Amino acid sequence: MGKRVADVLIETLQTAGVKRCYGIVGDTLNRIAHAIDASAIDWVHMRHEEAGAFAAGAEAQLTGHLTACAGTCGPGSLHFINGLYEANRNRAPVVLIATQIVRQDIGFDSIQEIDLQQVFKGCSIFCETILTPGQARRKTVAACQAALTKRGVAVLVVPADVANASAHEERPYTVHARPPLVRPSDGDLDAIAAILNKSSSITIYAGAGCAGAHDEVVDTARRLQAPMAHTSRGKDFVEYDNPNNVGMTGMIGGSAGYHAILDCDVLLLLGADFAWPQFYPDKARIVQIDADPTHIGRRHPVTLGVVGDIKTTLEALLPRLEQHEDDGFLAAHVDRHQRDRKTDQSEKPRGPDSAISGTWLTKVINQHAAEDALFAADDGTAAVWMLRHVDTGGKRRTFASLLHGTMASGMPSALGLQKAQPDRQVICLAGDGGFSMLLGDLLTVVQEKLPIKIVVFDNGKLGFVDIEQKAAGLVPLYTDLKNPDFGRVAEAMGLWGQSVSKAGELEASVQAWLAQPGPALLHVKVKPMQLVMPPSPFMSPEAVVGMAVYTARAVLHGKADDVWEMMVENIP
Ligand SMILES: Cc1ncc(C[n+]2csc(CCOP(=O)(O)OP(=O)(O)O)c2C)c(N)n1
Ligand SMILES: [Mg+2]
Repeated sequence: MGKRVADVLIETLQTAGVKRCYGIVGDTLNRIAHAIDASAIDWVHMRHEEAGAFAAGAEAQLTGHLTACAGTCGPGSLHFINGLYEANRNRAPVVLIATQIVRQDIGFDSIQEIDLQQVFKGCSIFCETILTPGQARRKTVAACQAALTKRGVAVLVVPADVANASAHEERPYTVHARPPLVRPSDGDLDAIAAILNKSSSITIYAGAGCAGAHDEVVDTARRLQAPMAHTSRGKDFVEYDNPNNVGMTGMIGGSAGYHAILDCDVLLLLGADFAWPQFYPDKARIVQIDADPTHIGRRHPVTLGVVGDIKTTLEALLPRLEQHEDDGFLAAHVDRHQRDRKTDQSEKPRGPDSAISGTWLTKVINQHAAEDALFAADDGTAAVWMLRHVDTGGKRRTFASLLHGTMASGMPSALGLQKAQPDRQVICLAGDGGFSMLLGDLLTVVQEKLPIKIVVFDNGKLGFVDIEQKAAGLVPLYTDLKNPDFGRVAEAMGLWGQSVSKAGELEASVQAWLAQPGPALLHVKVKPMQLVMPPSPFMSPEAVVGMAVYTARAVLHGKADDVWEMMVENIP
């Protein structure tokens, strides 16, 4: 027999740039698996499909290349869903081949029958079924085209009999995904310049849309004497080499970023889609520039919103901007940021036998990691410490579930990052809850011989939720975790493992861990009560009241020890 539809599908993905496909084989996928084996695409044999979707999403986000995952009919493909939500929200170009039972059996509540198109609609920008062999090339190209240009997840549902069928002669459809240069009209640029040239207290709020535009964004800030706050997803692109940086705002940010945004007369939003309206200024005029027209004005009303890539737009805007001379507004906010950083850097463990805080652990890792390391953190306190305490210097990258907010993405994302860039140091900052959720794929790390470095922040609980509940005035419920010695678990699973609980032993352990040639896991017992609280003054009144109510209730419930511990750990 000549070429089958499965071969055409895989050949098309390969031509569109797919290098790896993450998944688990099974009945309806077997023919496609053989086509992959015969191609230049690498199969990554996962233990859980959700982890495969996280890995594919991380690879695609890092490289910008289309990355694939594939699953069997029914439960196999279903398992990808949470990771695909993550990838789609991150605008990562991922294609899922969701195989389906044979067409003949669809519609009879057959075994493993699921309406996959309906299931994946909400987490994709393209979701179609290859209905006949004659559609194979054209629909696969359409899926790749959508994933690469609309940037997100494309799902191809492929019935097993279609995959097995002989390929049809088809027209030579191919993918064309060269990004255009997009900028606002001259008239709109003049209008933006007119607003900016007239104001003396401008703040820039820079988001992930500033990727690749560091110099233009910093030049604009210099020209306007504007402090620059950044979103958590903008961190990697604008935080470094930036004298105007004042850090993040929001619940995980700092007071300088918070005030710079609230106190300005004009807020210039550059590729920033920060979700929380309560952190936007009510009186300032807001100018928004974003490559995605749907982002304009959706978080807060804006005065002027235009569509454009940040780099191209600022290149055209800069010649229209006058050099601002008064640096009073800028200096005040930069000073505040520097003061906050100094306070933050003064943290020291009390002595060699004292317990380790999550922040201290992150700072030690920051000090010893490679200058171009890739970091992937679990949702929870690990992500917050990473965003606050890992300096990227423009060479490192940080990944966390910042738009979807899912647990357990850390380790599988690290797996995908390491697959994509085998020579780079990849570090996973895992929560004890998040890590155990997809623990099985630690075996994939071993099987694939990926030298990722995992550190488990063991606070013995679902820490973030514990804090949420306390902030709402509730006594924490269902948050405790009874953990094993993860260092020994790692050893039993075939990688280097060690546990540490004393501050005096931490630095040597981190160095030994990072120096391992293969996969390595460091289990660190961290202080259980360290709070993720934004520095005063912008803790919400509700949360402060909530904490006070919790304290009172906890004492009444006989949890006075817990209250005492929380106070000791959080008061310097
Ligand atoms: C899949 C999923 N389930 C539940 C939640 C709610 N949630 C957010 S953070 C968190 C706790 C995470 O615990 P852990 O990984 O131990 O991190 P910690 O906050 O303790 O550092 C939970 C349960 C979620 N975000 N995602
Ligand atoms: Mg925890």
